[in-house]
Amino acid sequence: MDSGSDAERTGTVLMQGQVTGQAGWDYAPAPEAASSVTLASEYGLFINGEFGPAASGRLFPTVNPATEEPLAQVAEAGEEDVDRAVAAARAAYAGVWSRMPGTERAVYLYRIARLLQERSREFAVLESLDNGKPIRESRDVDVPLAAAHFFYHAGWADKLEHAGFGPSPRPLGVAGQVIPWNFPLLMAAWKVAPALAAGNTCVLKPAETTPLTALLLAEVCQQAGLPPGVLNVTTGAGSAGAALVSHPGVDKVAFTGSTEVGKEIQRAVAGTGKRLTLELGGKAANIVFDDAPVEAAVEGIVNGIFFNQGHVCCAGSRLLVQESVADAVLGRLRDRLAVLRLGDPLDKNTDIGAINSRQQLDKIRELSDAGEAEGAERWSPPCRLPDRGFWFPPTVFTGVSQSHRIAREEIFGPVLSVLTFRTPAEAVAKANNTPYGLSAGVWTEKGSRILWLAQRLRAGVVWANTYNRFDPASPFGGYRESGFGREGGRHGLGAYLDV
Ligand code: TAP
Repeated sequence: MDSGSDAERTGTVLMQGQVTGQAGWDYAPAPEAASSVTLASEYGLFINGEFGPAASGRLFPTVNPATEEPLAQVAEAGEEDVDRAVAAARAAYAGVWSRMPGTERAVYLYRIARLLQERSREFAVLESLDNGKPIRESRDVDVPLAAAHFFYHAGWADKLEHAGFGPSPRPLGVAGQVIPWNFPLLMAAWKVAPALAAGNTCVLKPAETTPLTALLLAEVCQQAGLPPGVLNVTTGAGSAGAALVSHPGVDKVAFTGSTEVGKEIQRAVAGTGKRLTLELGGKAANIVFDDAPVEAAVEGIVNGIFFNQGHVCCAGSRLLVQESVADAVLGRLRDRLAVLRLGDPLDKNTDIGAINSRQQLDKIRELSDAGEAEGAERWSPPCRLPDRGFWFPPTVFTGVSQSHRIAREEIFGPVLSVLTFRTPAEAVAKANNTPYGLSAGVWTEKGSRILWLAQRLRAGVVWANTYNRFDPASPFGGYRESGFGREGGRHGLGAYLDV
């Protein structure tokens, strides 16, 4: 197995424009035009309907992880700015938004949804530039799903009394919302759309490495004529998130991010009476039985762990494969990985983009090295990585035991740990042998087995013969170290109502 540097690992994962040795044909480069986005050199905070500098005047750079080049300077919110944003949200809540009939709130949400669709190319390109994810994913998943969340919740805004929460459910007030960098626009939509539909106002803190699409969403809200203060965006570091969640003017805290920070927030919020939902990390099992259609299962495994470079909370990072078919499944998986295309996120043929930050790349390297050191066998398809930017090849570990760090800890990168099982009971025991409980996948022809497993798997979401499927109508969330509360569907709406 390869133990050289990531960039030296050689093989047939294809760089853009390379010729496949075996097939003898090539993909021509198909870059999406970066010119569909006009980047400003500086971005301000969005408070009370206007963009402006931080009180301290401080800025931080956001970089393109595929090139390490700075994209823009962004205002860094401090306590004073968070205070101003919460005050603006409070005034908008009391004066306008909580009094507005649901039919009118719906009009704004529909407008935002349609503007997201109209400006979808701009959003997709900006997301890929700032995050490093392939344009195919930002264009076909992140942006359409974000719009779908606004459409879905627009539909609820005037029907809250029919949602099963009593005759006149009330909003909570000001929501302080903190989101991570893996799906920056989509996580913003998951938070903002239900909050606004239910009549709350928002202060949103995007992740430091991916602030740009949240600011473009703010611009869309301005364009939609959303009353000032209903949505505020305070870009900045973790300290801005900490100031927001502990601000006494916030009634509801919604956090998506790591389990470690989630625990800190839970401590900060304890005893304050604030409502809290936590969407945290995961270490999901993707379970393949011997009767599963191999080709479909392999696609599901690839989608489960290599979608979005594995920066997915519900990623199927542990493959549990039935022993009798392990060799066949792994053989097909290796063949499939050998033709994935890694490279320029803006190229429409790219399957695997850049790792979001140097810090995340270091974490992935550290855990992968630990996997090797602990005795698991590491494999990556031959792969030459770009010289600049943050890159990691798709990686599969076999011979993994349950005690290995790579089987226990969230890697949040394109790294799959493979374990085997013999019986359904053993699959359940291994799948549940994690402190997390966010998601799981099951691949089998038998419907009865799917139901049997779904009852026993301790995960908030169980996908059967598919993986990473999301729908605004379907509640998503976990339990144990994966957090609590649901986003999406009627359950997600309930998290923003005083019920
Ligand atoms: P975190 O480091 O936890 O950061 C998440 C957000 O919290 C960022 O905006 C961060 O700001 C902010 N933050 C940092 N310290 C804070 C503090 N003390 N108080 C309040 N806010 C603080 O996570 P991440 O690395 O961005 O995201 C990856 C993690 O998110 C993974 O564990 C993943 O599983 C989880 N995730 C979960 C879900 C669901 S739905 N369960 C979805 C996506 C991601 P900075 O960016 O400035 O540090």
